[in-house]
Amino acid sequence: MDDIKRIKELRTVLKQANYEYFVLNNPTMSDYDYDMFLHELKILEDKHPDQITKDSPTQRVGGQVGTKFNKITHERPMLSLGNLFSEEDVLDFDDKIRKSVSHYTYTADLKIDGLSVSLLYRDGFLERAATRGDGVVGEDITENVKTIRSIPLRIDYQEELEVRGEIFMPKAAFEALNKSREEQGLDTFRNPRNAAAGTMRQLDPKVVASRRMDAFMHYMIADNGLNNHYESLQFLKSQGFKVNDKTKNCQSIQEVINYIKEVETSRFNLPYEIDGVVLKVNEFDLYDLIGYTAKYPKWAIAYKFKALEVETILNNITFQIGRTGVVKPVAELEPVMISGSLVSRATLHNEDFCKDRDIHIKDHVIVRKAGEIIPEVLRTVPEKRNGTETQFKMITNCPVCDSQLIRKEGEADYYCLNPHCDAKHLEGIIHFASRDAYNIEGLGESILTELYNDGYVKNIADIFALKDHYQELITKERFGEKSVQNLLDAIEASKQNNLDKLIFGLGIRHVGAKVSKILVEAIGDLDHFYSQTVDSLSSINDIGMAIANSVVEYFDKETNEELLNRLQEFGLNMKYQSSKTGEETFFSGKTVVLTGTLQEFGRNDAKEIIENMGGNVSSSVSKKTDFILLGDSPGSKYQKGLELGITILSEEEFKNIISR
Ligand code: 1X8
Repeated sequence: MDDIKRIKELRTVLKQANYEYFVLNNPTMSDYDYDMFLHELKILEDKHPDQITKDSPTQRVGGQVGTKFNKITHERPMLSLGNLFSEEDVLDFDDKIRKSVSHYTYTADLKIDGLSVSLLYRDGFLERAATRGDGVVGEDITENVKTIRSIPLRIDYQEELEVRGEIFMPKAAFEALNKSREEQGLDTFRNPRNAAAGTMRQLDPKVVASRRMDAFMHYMIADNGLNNHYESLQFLKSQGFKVNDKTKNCQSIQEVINYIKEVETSRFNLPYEIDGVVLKVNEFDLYDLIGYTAKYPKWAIAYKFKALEVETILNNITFQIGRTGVVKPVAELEPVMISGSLVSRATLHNEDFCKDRDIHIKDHVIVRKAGEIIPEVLRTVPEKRNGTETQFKMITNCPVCDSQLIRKEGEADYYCLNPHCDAKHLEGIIHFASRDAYNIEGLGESILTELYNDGYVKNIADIFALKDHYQELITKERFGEKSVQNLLDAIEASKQNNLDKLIFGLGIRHVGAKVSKILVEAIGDLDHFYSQTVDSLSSINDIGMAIANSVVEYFDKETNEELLNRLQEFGLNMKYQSSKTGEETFFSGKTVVLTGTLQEFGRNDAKEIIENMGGNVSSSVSKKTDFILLGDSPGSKYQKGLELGITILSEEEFKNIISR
């Protein structure tokens, strides 16, 4: 096939896969296949630059890195919405509408907790995307918006069209982002909305692309002869936009109220956050009759859910030390239920946070789950004080090693800088053994704390010397022969872990799980880490100066070299087994789908084994699937696999294959 024809074919296939994945939430192509086709398209476009079009899937991350966002004046102001807080408010709103018009219906829709965006299409192409700003003037975020794969770069409709909607970060993406930031010692985001806003203000579209943003569209300005809002949403859908499928056309205000009640109780099951319901009069020809205030349309309004705030008593403030030495105040609360779970601790962030809110021990405080996820103290209730409260005071010395804490310039956090501090050591060891790092089963926080306090494990190498203490350990309370043996077996087995697990486990500043993989992929065996320089490291794709500096610093330190030598003597694997360039295996280049529950492997373990053998694990079955790995109580994927005639592997067969 000639290149030009292939370019067109690839674009069609990728665009369709994108739409099915991101708009319909119904993936038909594995991420691996998508990346392969995209890569092929990129190579062909590099060869034929005259063939690049504005809507090519390769253009989603191609934008220039700017230094600031240009201002854009909206052609029509982006109004905000008035708020309703009770059923009575809703009925009052309806009364007012009924006074100015008759014969109307409503459209009720979820109010997405994200940031508003306006998209402008001309000649079918996405020409520009802007934030709401102050409603009159917003900022040009076109390059960032192009990375959101549920937003079409091109549509069939050729007349000018402005589409408005809400950009958001799904809950799962928010949790993954915060986890990775925590690993790298970076500040975490308070909630998905802040994370979404912070992401869309990034000057590098590649960062935005990596954060899995999404968007729902809910409004359009166009001269296309439609009569009502609900129809306009169907029109947007037909043009490839993502429109929320919970939107409802309601014939009466009572139907709206029922909708609100339904959504209010089920909202925690949604994969994104909402803070209310938007209701709009449906018929366009009534809008001018109903009118506008200076700030709001009178034909649309938002019903806001009560924030899930709960009052409780702040019994005490303790201080938690992280493995980087950061010291964070923690509220010890009288336990309360918030959105379905019992909360007894909440973060107080840092000194400034507590001072700004004038936090006192024994205060009544208002607590909420930030983004319904992380509990947070919002404010105190000073009028309930009785004189027994004591004002928050930041500690000056480490509660564990007593060395003086330092507040770094320009940072809100205090640090314990004592390299021998027990708290830091213990946190470091807990991190090493944790699931995403060296993943030693049975070696969690409480056991490690005990082993640390008893002097058995003072650093990570000591873990591998535990077998010398077998006789003493089995006499300890809650240990016993069987559990000690299981633990020693798990420790022994972990020594075969791939090198990236070790590198991540060491807790090098700024080196999270993903960075560790990139490093070992580029550098190879542990020996080669010692000869790296800041230059050689920062020339690796995705490795910046901060990471490069901290890796060099780590391997320059004599005590670290001693530790790694000890680990080597204990027989830990120090080589990197690449999944990409390794020898041919049963799973090399094959796509596997897991379904059902395996007896001896966790899902992630099986996935990792297959990937380490050069295979690819996909979440959906298609003609491209090579194998289905079958566990107990499989789902519809098994049925689909049978229909497509795909080879089914039992767990027994899988075990045989991987032990060959
Ligand atoms: C804001 C929002 C609207 C809708 C959903 N989420 C929002 N955050 C909607 O109409 N479905 S409308 C809106 C506004 O007009 N300011």
